[in-house]
Formats: sequence, C-alpha cells, structure tokens
Amino acid sequence: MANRTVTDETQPDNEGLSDEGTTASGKDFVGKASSAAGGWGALKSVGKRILKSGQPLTSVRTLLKANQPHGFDCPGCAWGDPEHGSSFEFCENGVKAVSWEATKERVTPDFFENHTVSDLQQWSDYDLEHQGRLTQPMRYNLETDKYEPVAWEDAFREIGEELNKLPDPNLAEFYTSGRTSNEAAFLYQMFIRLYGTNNMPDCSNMCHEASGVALTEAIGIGKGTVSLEDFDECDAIFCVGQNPGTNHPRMLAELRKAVENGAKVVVFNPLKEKGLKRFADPQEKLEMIRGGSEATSTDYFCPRLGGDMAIFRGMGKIVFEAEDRAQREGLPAILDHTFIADHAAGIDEYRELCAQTSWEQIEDQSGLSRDDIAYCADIYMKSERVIATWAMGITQHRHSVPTIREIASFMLLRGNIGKPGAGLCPVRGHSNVQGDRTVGINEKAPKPLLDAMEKELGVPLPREPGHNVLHTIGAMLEGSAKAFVAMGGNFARATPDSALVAEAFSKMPLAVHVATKLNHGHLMTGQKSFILPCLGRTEIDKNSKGVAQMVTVEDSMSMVHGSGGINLPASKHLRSEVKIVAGIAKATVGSAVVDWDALGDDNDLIRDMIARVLPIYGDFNAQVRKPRGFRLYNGASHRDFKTPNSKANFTTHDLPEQTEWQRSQNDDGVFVLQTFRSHDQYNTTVYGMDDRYRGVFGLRDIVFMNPKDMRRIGVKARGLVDVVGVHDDGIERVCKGFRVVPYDTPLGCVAGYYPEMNALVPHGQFGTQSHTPASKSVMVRFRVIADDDA
Ligand SMILES: Nc1nc2c(c(=O)[nH]1)N[C@H]1C(S)=C(S)[C@@H](COP(=O)(O)OP(=O)(O)OC[C@H]3O[C@@H](n4cnc5c(=O)[nH]c(N)nc54)[C@H](O)[C@@H]3O)O[C@H]1N2
Ligand SMILES: Nc1nc2c(c(=O)[nH]1)N[C@H]1C(S)=C(S)[C@@H](COP(=O)(O)OP(=O)(O)OC[C@H]3O[C@@H](n4cnc5c(=O)[nH]c(N)nc54)[C@H](O)[C@@H]3O)O[C@H]1N2
Ligand SMILES: [Mo]
Repeated sequence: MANRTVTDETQPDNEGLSDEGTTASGKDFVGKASSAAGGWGALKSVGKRILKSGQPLTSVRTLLKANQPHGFDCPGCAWGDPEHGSSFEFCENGVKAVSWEATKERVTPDFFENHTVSDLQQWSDYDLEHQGRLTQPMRYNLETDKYEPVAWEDAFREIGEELNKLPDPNLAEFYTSGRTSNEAAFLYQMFIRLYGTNNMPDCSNMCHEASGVALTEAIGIGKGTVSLEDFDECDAIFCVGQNPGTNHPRMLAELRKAVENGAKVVVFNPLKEKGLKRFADPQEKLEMIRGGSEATSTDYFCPRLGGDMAIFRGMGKIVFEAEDRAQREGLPAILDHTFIADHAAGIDEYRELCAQTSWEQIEDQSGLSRDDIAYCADIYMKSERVIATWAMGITQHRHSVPTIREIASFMLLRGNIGKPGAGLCPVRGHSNVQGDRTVGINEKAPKPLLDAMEKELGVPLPREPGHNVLHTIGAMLEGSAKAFVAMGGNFARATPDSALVAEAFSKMPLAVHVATKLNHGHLMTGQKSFILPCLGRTEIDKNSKGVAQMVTVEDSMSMVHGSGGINLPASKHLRSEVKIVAGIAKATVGSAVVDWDALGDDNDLIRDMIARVLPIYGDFNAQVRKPRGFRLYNGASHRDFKTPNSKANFTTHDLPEQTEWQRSQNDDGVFVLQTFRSHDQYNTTVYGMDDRYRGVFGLRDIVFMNPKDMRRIGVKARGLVDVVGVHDDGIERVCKGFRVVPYDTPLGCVAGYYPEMNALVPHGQFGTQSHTPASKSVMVRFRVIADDDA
C-alpha cells in the first residue's frame, strides 16, 4: 500500500513559501520553515532559552530533574512519562516552561510603584510576563491606580470579608487553570463547596470538556484508555486535530518509533504541521551529527475545518460494507463480533446511521474524497491494534461531542478499546487538568463524589450544578457575578469575546488572582483586586517544621506522579497554592468543619483525605512515593464500562446539518477561522514572536490563508487586513491590522493565533453538550486595508 499525502489543487503545497521573504527588512516575517521538528533548531532554541533565563546552571540542573522519579513534574504538558527514562527527556516545550518559571527577573513592589495599572494595560502579553516572577502579595488601590504590597493575613481577611458580604454564594466564581496540583485543587473545591456554591469554571471547559462528556457517555469514563506502552505495540495510529511538534513534543518520539516499528500513522489536519511529518530526535546523537530526521507519519490528509466527524462516518460506512462483503463471500469477519456481543450496545443504530449518511455530505464536509477515506478505512481494517489520538482540532467545534462519539464508535467496531496496543487517547493540555477534575474541580460533580465529601465533612454541600466558563462569562456580562477568584490561569485573555470580558471585569467588586507571573487578567481590576504570588512547581516548598512538601499530578494516561521542587523560591514571601487556599478558606468559612491550618501545612494529610473521599487513590501516600507513581483505575481500559448499561455505547448522532465551512460557502467572502498556538507560546503566555515550524518570524498579528483565497479577496502576501466577526448576535467583533501569510490550508479555512484573536470568538457559539467555545470554527470576513506589504 503506497503512502498518501493529499496535495491536490485546492491544497497547494507550501514548501515554496520557505523561499519567500528571506531578506532582512523588518517586514519580512515569512522565512524559512524548519524541515523537520526537533533537531538542531530545537536545541538552539533551548540553549538560547537557558541563557535568557539568566540562570544557566540552575536551569540545566532543573531540567535534569524534570519528569524523573525524584524531581518535579514538568509543567509543559500532560503527555505520559516513560517507565524507564535514563536521562531527562529532552523537550523544547518543557525547557521553555521550566526556564519561564526559573527566570531571575522579578516583579517587585517597586515595579508596581513605578507603573499605574492603566499604564500596564497598554503593555503586550509578552512584555508583562517577561517582567519575571511576582514576589509579594499585592492589593489594588483604586485611588492611586496602583497595586501596593499587603500582608498575607490582611489579604486573606479582606477577601474573606468580601466573600462573606455577598447575599448569595452563587454570586462568586472560582476559576481553576490546569497547572494546579491535586492537593491544592482538592482543598480549593472543598472550600468552594463549604462556602456554598458549585461555581467552578475551569480551563477544561475550554479544552477537553467535549472529550470528557463524549467518552463518559461512550465508555463510562471521561478519560483516555491507553498507556504509553500501547504506542509500542500498535499497528496503526490515527492522529487527529493536534499539533504535537509544538504542543506535546514528547509524543513525536512515540509516533516516530511507531513508524519505525512498521505501524501506519495517519494524520488528519488541515495544515501540514512539521512535527507530524518528520522529527529529528535530539536524544539520538548520531542522527543529530548526520543531520537526519525520521518520519512521524505515513499518511497525511488535510480535511476542512470541522470535517473529521464526516471522515470517521465515511470510514464506518466502508467497514460495514466490507463486513457485508466478507459475510456474503464467507471471508473472515471484519468486525470484532465477540467484543461487540460481550461489551457494546447500539451497533444496529450506528450501522443504520452510517448507511443513511450520503457520500456527498461526507465529501463536502470533510473535503476528502471517498477514495481517500476508503484508503484510510483499509489501514484500519488491516490493523489488529489501533490508537486514536486527538486534541483541540477536535474539541473546539460545535459538534465536538458527536465527533468524539464517532471516533469512539469507529474504534469499537474492531474492539480497539481495552486491549494492548489499542485505545482512545485524548491528549490533555495543562499538566494537571485531568487530575483537577478527578479530585473534584467540576461544576456538576458526580453524586458519589458529593456524597463522599458530605460524609467526610459531616455537613451538607450544595447540589445544584454551578457555572462553567461560559456561564461565568454570562454572569459577568449581565453584572450578576460579584466576585472572581482564580487559581492560576489568565481567564480574561483565554476566554472568547475577550474584549467584552475585560470590560466586565472592571465592574467586579472583588477579583483575586493566585499566580506566578503578571498577566492581563490581573490588570482588569475590579473595585478590590489582589494578586497572590505562589510557588511554582520547580521550587522547594517547606512547611512550618521545615519538611519539604510534595504535590501530585495526573497525566493523560491516568498516571499519578509525585512532584517536588528543587529550586529555591523566587522570593521568600511566596506561599504554596495549598497554603494560599487554606488561608483564604480559613478567613472565609472558618475552621469549625475543616482544620485548614493543619491541612495547609502537610500535604500528606490532604492526600489521606483525598483517598478517604475517592477510594481509587488507594493508599495514596504510599503509592505516590513509588518511582513514577501509579495508575488510577481506568475501567474502560479493562473493558469494564461504567455506563448505565455497563456497555460501551455506539453513537446516535447525525452529522451536523451544515458545518461552519459549509455555511461559509453560502456567502462569498466568509471564511472559517481556527485560532491556535504558535511554536513560541504557552496558551496566553507568549514566549517569543516566532513560529519556527510554520516559517513565521517576529509577528503574531497574522492570518494564514490559501493563496487562491488571497487572490479571491484581492490581497497579496503580507497585505494588511481587518478581520471581522460574522455572528448574528449584534455584537461587533474585529481584530485590526493583521498581515496575510500565504499558507497551505484548505480553501475557505484560515488560521490565526490565540489569544490575540479571542476578540473574534463569540461566546454564544459553543459545543453542544460540552459548552466549549468553538474557537476552531469562527466565521469571519476580511476588510482589506492594504493589498500588499505597504
Ligand atoms: N508549547 C505549548 N505546549 C502546549 C500548549 C501551548 O500553548 N504551548 N498548550 C497546552 C494546552 S492547554 C493544550 S489544550 C494543548 C493543545 O494542543 P493542540 O490541540 O495541538 O493545540 P492547537 O495549537 O490549538 O492546535 C490545534 C491543531 O489542530 C488542527 N485543527 C484545527 N481544526 C481542526 C479540525 O477541524 N480538524 C482537524 N483534523 N484538525 C484541526 C490545527 O491545524 C492544529 O494543528 O497543548 C498543551 N501544550
Ligand atoms: N481562541 C482560543 N481560545 C482558547 C484556546 C484556543 O485554542 N483558542 N485554548 C483554550 C485552552 S485549551 C485552554 S487550556 C485555556 C487556557 O487558559 P488558562 O489556563 O486560563 O491560561 P494560561 O495562559 O495557561 O495561564 C497562564 C497564567 O497562569 C499563571 N501560572 C502559571 N503557572 C502557574 C502556577 O504554577 N500556579 C499558578 N497559580 N499560576 C500559574 C501565570 O500567571 C500565567 O500568566 O485557553 C483556552 N482558550
Ligand atoms: Mo487546554
């Protein structure tokens, strides 16, 4: 079977782009893209990063401890750690995340004395975070428009007083970003529930919520089923809607190994992401010397935005047709009938859905031909063990839940769940986003968790579901939200309609940010605002008895690891997230039910409590002290499906009547925009202005567009446009002054960077069931300001 890469007329190959703009004028932001991910480019970037941190020795020492049995868990991503790592796993992403935290730059009270908040609001995301680590708790003074130092205990007392003034606890919103450890998150949700609300918006609502919802329905657990070892044993991987070269670089080693082992790696991605083509592993010394690189995929297809559900439906059709043929001709079965009979429900309805879906609809939504889809289905049918992986390219559409149900159904057909070398793998984003959910950061937590919490605490807790991110935005915009507390993150910049959200923040009576670095969210000050600086994961955290404290996190493969810092804290005033939560909680709900001082001083006590409430943690304190931790029980990976009917369920969703791409075709000049990450950012943290793998340098206000579309709207390379939102809710959305970059993206599909483009993402367009903002299918049009780089 020859390998395929789709490069037809609608999808011109953009390798030619590399030759553009190599002269050195300020305007030439399109340059030579790397030919493979990793390699010397990555090493060079790492070297620069380490020098830039100002603490080269500390940085190197710190890196050697990343993801090692006795080090800290790398805050870079949620990819799993190998069982027998010898030296540290090199990863450009990890280096950036670690040196970002280990910088020698500091944001001291003097800094705030020298700059008003209104001043700082004019700074870029990049400039703000590059000022370095926050050093002292600060309180906003409305009169001077400056942040001023405040003692920890005063901050806690005032925050408690403000929260207790609210007539209804449901007027407060408690956000969590996914770096927060299990211990801090558990304490935080306990405090929030004792305070009286389930308003727990978290970054997961904007991220893998759709995976959680879809997989819970399909297989009874909202998590992936694979472990890292499965990648060594698989025959095929479908890698869909993700860019691991940038966002989970350690995954490239697995993809590459799979290709070397003879497995097929099939990619569906509208863009030809470098890392999904070739990877030079900086850990392979010989290869580095020879300048070689190896393939990370065998077959690459570029569907239209939002077209993946149609592809999987099409492949399902082909599989059923092949099964019918096999039965007619007395050939071996294609479906895994034993698995389906023993473990699955609803195949007849799914077969019917597949039969009813027309090829015309499948080809139009996906942009792939029936032939191409049949080719992929053939790979699936010839493989005994198949893994499907995905990330934001799948989860940030209106029909994300149906799409993930479709992927799961397709995998069930041949029993590809719960056997070695096979399974589902939603690749999580933040390093502990999965763990935060497991320990109770959930606005609609399952009843058993709430029952167990009540039993542990001996008091009733609120049962009404609380706010997710979109509900919180709604409450802010209508003015009913009166307090906002953030455990990390950058809510105001990460959320859709960021311009509106920013405005709403200024009316908020109380805003509290627990953070490591300054960001725009902190500058959208309400009447009372606090910045509470915390220790980062790389830093030593000692309790009052001088005993070093460890925290724990859970990766995408349900592995729970310990993480203990090794660097000295950035400032002697910093406190751990655990201690900060305990401080706010004590000042707000008092210590009658929970001894916050004791828990805040000993993470072992928190872990004991977690294990009492959530028995899956077993003897948590003992297990987590084993090298590399332990795996939480994952029923689906043992074919123990914890669904109401105890079966894995096939989907019952129709394809969307129209995808956004199809809708955009009704109106000349309307495009579908995906908002994604450059190679030099971590969500709202902008490390630098380059996107090396895509060949873009020194600029982020850009739009990637197919050259044919550029001709259609009358703009040349580097032309200047305003990007205007097309959404019929009467709100004007515009991003002004963006440069157009010709790029190999399907016709009608454009791309740009988040968070800059969040002003265009409408909060009213979100995933059915998941409430995830549809930030990969935003309808826009263009106003051409200058047709070339004038
Ligand atoms: N360095 C770095 N690492 C990170 C992060 C970071 O910002 N920087 N963020 C972390 C977080 S929180 C997360 S959630 C993950 C995000 O990891 P990713 O999901 O890889 O992140 P995105 O940059 O949003 O990339 C989306 C990818 O999906 C493709 N895509 C978009 N729409 C579609 C579609 O409709 N169909 C298909 N098939 N593909 C599509 C895009 O072309 C792009 O390659 O990474 C984590 N790791
Ligand atoms: N348009 C668009 N919007 C998106 C996305 C998209 O693809 N497109 N992706 C979405 C996704 S997947 C996600 S996960 C969200 C991310 O949303 P968030 O998680 O809210 O955002 P981050 O940018 O990761 O947060 C960065 C801030 O976290 C703080 N921080 C860093 N480390 C720590 C720590 O150890 N402790 C504490 N307390 N604070 C810390 C720092 O102050 C830093 O400024 O954005 C979402 N928004
Ligand atoms: Mo994420």
